[in-house]
Amino acid sequence: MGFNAKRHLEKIQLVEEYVRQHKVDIAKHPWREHYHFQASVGWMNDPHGLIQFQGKFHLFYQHHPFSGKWGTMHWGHAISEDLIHWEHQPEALAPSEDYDGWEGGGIFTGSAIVHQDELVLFYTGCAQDRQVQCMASSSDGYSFAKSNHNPILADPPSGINPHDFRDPKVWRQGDCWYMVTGVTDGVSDLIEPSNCQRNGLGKVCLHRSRDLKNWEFINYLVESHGELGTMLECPNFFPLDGKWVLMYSPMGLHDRQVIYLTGDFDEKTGKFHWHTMGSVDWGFDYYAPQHFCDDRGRDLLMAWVGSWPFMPWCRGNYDTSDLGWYGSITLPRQIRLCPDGKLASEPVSEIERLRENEQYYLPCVIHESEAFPFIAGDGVHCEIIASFDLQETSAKRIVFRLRGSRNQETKLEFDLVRGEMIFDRTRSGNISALQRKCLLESASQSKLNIRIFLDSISIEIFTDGGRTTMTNNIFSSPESNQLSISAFGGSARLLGLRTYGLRSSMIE
Ligand code: DQQ
Repeated sequence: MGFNAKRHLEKIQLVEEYVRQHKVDIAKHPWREHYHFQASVGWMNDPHGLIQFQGKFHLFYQHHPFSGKWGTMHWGHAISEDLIHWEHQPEALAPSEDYDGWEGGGIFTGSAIVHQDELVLFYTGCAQDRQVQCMASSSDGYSFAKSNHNPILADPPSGINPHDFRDPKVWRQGDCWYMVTGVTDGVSDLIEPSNCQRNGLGKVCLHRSRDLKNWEFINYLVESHGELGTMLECPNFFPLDGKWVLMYSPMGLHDRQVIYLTGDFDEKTGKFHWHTMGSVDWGFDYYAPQHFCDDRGRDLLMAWVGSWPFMPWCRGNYDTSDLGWYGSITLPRQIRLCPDGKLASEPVSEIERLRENEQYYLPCVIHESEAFPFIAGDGVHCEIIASFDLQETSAKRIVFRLRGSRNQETKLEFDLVRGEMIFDRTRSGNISALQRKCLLESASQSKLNIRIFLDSISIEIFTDGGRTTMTNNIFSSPESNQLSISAFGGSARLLGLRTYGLRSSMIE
């Protein structure tokens, strides 16, 4: 159906002009993140197209540049040499064709490959009446031309709702290219996204191609009977440490936002036989992770820090949308598979380059009701690494008070009796939802190790050797910067506490 290069360029120039006019004012706001990537202007969600090309990391993301709310989507673009310092680039893709929704939903989530020295992008075109899969390519990695063969995949398998056929993730295996997409059968409502009660059952489609232009349907990797979700957004399928992992963001699974399944891939039938299920992250604000490998052989994940209004805890509030922007991206995490099939993750070691002002607190006992105050950078942009000896701990609960002040505090509680980690943002500022709980495996072990990253409005928490993580936004005022640890129901034996300030990674 062709490519209107002139219209595409004009649309990208419109974005660039708008960004130029608004970015300086937006950058001044104290809620802007210091070391989590954000679009310089506008709404952002799902990171995608993550890849190394000609020696640089490329990050693309869902972008609605013209307001702080989701709208007709574009692909924003940034590059980095170290996964930490990202440089904003001109918009990579703007909707310009009937098939990619230039008057509809726009250009949805996708992925990237390198083929014949070109950076090739796959994305969903969200046209008026359906979602179709499309391709674009670039020889320099900065300016992209859409394929004349678009849409390269126009129809979902029969019985699938054409409004829910999206998020192509493409990879090479043997002589073929494979693509997974998230689909649902039944009906959905694209016009009113908050009305997302899918009648159907989610599935992950597997297609195969020899030339990237003609795709044949192989099978459904998995089909939900309700237990996997009603629509499986942003699927990733990749080998990891001897097994295969299917990771996706389900609708219809309540607070299970990002699921991984570990198992074996039957290449002959195109079926995935999984045996282990887990949550990649337990936070309110973690969605649509994308997996990629770097040239050091690391398996990496980056995800959107944000929530959709249809999520039960959201109540439609976006605390920065009225400021003309929303959303950020997690720290890049390196993942591995544990022998029991569970996933573990940790931030890439490059993050340590931002450290400054190291503080070290000697081992001590924290007595009941005697808060242990500590310092970590400015208390707002920092890293905290703590370790407790649980054999020498009688406390029932260990509680971190983060971002504290007279009126605000965020509580991170480790309930050693119930075996739970509880994040409480009841008093974190104007924000919907109160507490999020998840299993704390370490409660039954001899040590509790915790690593916390605080940025202006986000908190990433790692514990249980990276098997339990939580990512949440808090919209506290910048003056809320006090930190302390308390023990309840007994004392807690602190083995070590190390903290760092974290410098800003923003490149203008
Ligand atoms: N966001 C994109 C879709 C995807 C959803 C639209 C997940 O492609 O399914 O912005 O956040």
